[in-house]
Amino acid sequence: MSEEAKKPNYSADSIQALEGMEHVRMRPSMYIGDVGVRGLHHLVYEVVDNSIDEAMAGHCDAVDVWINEDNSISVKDNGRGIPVGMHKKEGVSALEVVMTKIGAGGKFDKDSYKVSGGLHGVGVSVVNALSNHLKATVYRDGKIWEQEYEKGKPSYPVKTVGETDEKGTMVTFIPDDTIFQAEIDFNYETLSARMRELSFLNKGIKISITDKRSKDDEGNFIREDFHSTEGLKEFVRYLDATREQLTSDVISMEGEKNGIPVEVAMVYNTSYTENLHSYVNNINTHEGGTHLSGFRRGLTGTLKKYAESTGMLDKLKFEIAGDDFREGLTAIISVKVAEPQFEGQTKTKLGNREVTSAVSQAVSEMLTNYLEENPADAKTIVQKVILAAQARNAAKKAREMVQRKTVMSGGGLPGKLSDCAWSEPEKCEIFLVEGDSAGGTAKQGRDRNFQAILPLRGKILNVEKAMQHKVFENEEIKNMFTALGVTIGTEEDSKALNLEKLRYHKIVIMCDADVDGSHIATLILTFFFRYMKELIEEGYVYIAAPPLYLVKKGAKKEYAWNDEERDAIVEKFGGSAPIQRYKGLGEMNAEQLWDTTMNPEFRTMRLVTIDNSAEADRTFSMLMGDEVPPRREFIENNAVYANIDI
Ligand code: 0RA
Repeated sequence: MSEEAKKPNYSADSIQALEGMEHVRMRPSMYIGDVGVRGLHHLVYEVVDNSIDEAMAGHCDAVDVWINEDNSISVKDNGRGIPVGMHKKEGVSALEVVMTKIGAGGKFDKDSYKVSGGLHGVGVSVVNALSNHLKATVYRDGKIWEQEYEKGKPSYPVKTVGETDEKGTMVTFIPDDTIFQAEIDFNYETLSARMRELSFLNKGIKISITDKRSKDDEGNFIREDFHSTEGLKEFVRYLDATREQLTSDVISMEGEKNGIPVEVAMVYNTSYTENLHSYVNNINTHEGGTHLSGFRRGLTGTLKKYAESTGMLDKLKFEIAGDDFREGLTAIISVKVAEPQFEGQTKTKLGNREVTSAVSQAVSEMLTNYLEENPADAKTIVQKVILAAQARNAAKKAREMVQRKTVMSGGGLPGKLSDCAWSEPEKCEIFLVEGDSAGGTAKQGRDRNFQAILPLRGKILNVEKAMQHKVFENEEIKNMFTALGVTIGTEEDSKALNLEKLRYHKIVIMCDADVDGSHIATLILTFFFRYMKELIEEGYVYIAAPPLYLVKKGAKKEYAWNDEERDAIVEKFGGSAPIQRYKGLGEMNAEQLWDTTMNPEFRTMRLVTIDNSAEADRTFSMLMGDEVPPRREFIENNAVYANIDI
């Protein structure tokens, strides 16, 4: 959609108010998803999205974000500034309407070209309703305008506070701690990852993020500046930084098909994993949808036709499947849809039918051109596809073996599994434990009614570097599939998961709290991320947190999970007390393991979540890939394993 063709004709009274701020405070999750850590960060995205919209409409090129010392957030852009004139219907300033009427901020009217508007498209008024304090400052027509709010209610009418030759909007807010369950403490990495993602998705915009709570070695605030000139092309290079590229450059296209703006970038690498990330209006569509189907259709159709035309497939004894075209492929698909229909469990699946053919056509054109112009790359790609097909045929047999075992429940359960007595998955937990000896302790310590133990021997296979058939042939991995009751693979999609027979709703990775233990936990997580991602997405996967220290004095004893806790206990015990450092689970007896790590009443487990899919993909390929230096750097910077929240 071109700027000129759809020039928005904004005026203060095109703003339509819909619903009350009170409702937002009563039912916050309806608007921002949840009131935990995720919802808290969504507030920032909501405000930033408004500025990105202003930039996408061609009115600004810079967005700056600050995490202030008090954990308030400021977002500033150099756009036109939210209108401050009188809103005819409401009888107050348009700024006040935008800030206090639900539904006013994003959707002005249908003529205004506006496709983004936050995860739920709710607008900045929702953020206002959920903030203890918010201040909006508008730089417009030579003046600085201001209004402040407490829990969404204006403290005074919009007023001028000075003169300026700048233009733009700045919003500063501090979330309401009576609404959020999570502590009001923003995670810099989470926010910066989203800003980086937004800069790739919206090339040309300069986005900065500054953390005023912490300084680097030189005494400057932690800060990053993102500015992508090549957009998705750069995004793909960033994601594949630690993978080996197979073709000479990233293949990309950008254009409009049937009135739908489509952008695609893709590259093949030497790995065996498929990495597709799709976006609609800057929102990551985890569950895919019609745009992703369009991509797959375009890719398969074009490559198949090309491969057939070269005769390279003539001697093949088996069919090439859709999957084979996507092994070792990293791709981003980004579309802008005026009225997106989101479906699926997490409302991240695009439903608009018309998008499939738009994306499919775009991909066909892009690829056809590329293959014609780069015959050497084209040959490399087809060879890669053929190899993938051969490997898949081998993998199919291995997978069917796993499947057969899994389906025969009871008799098929792995010998090493100590199952629990109860059979309701909602009540049951399985601990994946590193090593047979710790497995033995866990088996003695557990509540056998609802806790099952599966010991895993030594280092499990690094799935990041292994071909599919090796993965399905691996003993520990087969045991995990059969114990969990999960099956994998259908005719169309070799990695489709079936969770219907999942036997436990808590899957707990329990490893030593040392370097080897974290490595093993990371290997297991990598396996889940690449082969059973839905388990993570649906909140079934946890990491156990065994204590690091036992402080004893006479009959008194307490456990500590970090150095500060340890020091506080020593202090409490009178300044000196013997400390036992647990080097591994094996050093605890069954009772201690139960008390500290397994008993639901006292344990703390960390739920594994995926904040940002693309970033998580990059982290795993880096951690588990071939290149040692980036891995070392990551591990040094994240010395406490506890902090890789993928
Ligand atoms: C509607 C109309 C106009 C500006 C905006 C919205 C606007 C909203 C936000 C939110 C954050 N930054 C923003 N920048 C601009 C301007 C209408 C006009 O000047 O004609």
